[in-house]
Amino acid sequence: MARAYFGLGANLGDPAAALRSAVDALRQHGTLVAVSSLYETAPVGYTDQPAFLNAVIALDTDESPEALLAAAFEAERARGRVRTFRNAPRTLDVDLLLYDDLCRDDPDLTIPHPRLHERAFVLVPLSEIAPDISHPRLGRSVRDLLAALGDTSADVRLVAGPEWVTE
Ligand code: PH2
Ligand code: MG
Ligand code: MG
Repeated sequence: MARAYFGLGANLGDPAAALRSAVDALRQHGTLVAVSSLYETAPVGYTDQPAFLNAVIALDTDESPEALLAAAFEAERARGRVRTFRNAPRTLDVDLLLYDDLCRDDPDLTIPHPRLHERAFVLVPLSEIAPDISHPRLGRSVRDLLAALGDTSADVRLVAGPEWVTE
């Protein structure tokens, strides 16, 4: 059994519905053990696009990282995701952030997610459900990584508590 953390994001169509559909899809692959609050976040990377909704979930699973990655892509495809350019607006993005303490650098699968430690839209929800886990490459807790970002209040705004997933 492994514990996997996923980052969910969307900023086109009906983002809240898309995030719920991602949770429904992923829970078919294990046991959902935690859901963060829902956050509205300023776009990072390519900034000329609508605000995102972001959340993070934890799943206990017997499936491999490859199987979970395939499930994530399928959830994105089912929501009509079209891949255009890097950091483009999207109907659904499902990223495998962490898989226990696994570190992997395959072209198709990098774990931990290579940018998770610099992104408030990941670290704020992740710190809510798992502040004490250690980043397996950096050896620092999620709480510390978030503190290192400084004040994130301008970029990440609480929209709803964890009950968003069942509303
Ligand atoms: N995802 C990106 C790029 N930029 N910005 C926000 N606020 N939220 C995201 O989920 C996001 C982003 C690439 O996956
Ligand atoms: Mg992403
Ligand atoms: Mg992605």
